Amino acid sequence: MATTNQGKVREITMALSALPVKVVSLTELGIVPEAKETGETFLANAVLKATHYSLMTGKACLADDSGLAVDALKGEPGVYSARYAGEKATDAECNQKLLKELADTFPENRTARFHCVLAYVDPDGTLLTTEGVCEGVILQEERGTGGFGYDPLFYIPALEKTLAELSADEKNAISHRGQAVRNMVAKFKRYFDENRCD
Ligand code: ITT
Repeated sequence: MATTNQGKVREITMALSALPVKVVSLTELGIVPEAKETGETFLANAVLKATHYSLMTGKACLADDSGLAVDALKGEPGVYSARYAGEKATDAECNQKLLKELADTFPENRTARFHCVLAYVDPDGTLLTTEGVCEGVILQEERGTGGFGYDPLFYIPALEKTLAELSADEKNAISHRGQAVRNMVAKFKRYFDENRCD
C-alpha cells in the first residue's frame, strides 16, 4: 500500500482480509514517502502514488487518495485535507482549523462528504481504479475516539453517531474507503478471472 497513514493501512488491511494477499505499507518496507501529490483530483493523486511506488518496488501497489469536501467551504479542504492546517499539521490541528472556518455556519449548512479513490498498479502496467463517497454533517465539537483524521467531527445523521463513535467494522460498512475497497475487490475478481493463465 502506497501510504504511511496508519488509519488507512488499518482500514484497508481489514477490508481486504478475505483475499489471499499480504498487505505491506511503505512504513513496513522502510520507504520514506517521496511522491509529490501534485494532482488537482483524488484520481490523479491516487494514480500518481500507485504508479510511483509500483515502479520503485517492483510490486503490485494500491494507493488511496481521499479527503473531505465541505459544501459551505466550496468543496474545501478536498485534495488538501491532510495539509489543511499546514504541511506537517496533525489531525487535531486540521480539525481545529475546520471548526474555525465553519464557526459562522449554521448546522443545516454544514453538509459534507468524504471521497476515496483507490488506484491499483502492478508491474505489468495494469491500472484499476475505484471510488467511494460517504455523506455527513460537520459537528460543532469533536465526538468519539475511533478512526482518524476528521472522523470525530463527521456526523452520520441516520446513525446519530460520528465516524469516530463507530467500531472499525461499522465504519468500514458505510465509509467512502469501505465502498472503494469493495468495488476494488469486485474489479480484482473480474480482472483476474479474465486474465487467468491455466
Ligand atoms: P498518504 O498520502 O500517505 O496515503 P495522507 O494522509 O497524506 O496519506 P491523503 O493525501 O489522501 O493521505 O489525505 C487524506 C486526508 O483526508 C487524511 O489525512 C485525513 O485528514 C482525511 N481523511 C481521509 N479519509 C478519512 C477518514 O476515513 N476519516 C477521517 N479523515 C479522513
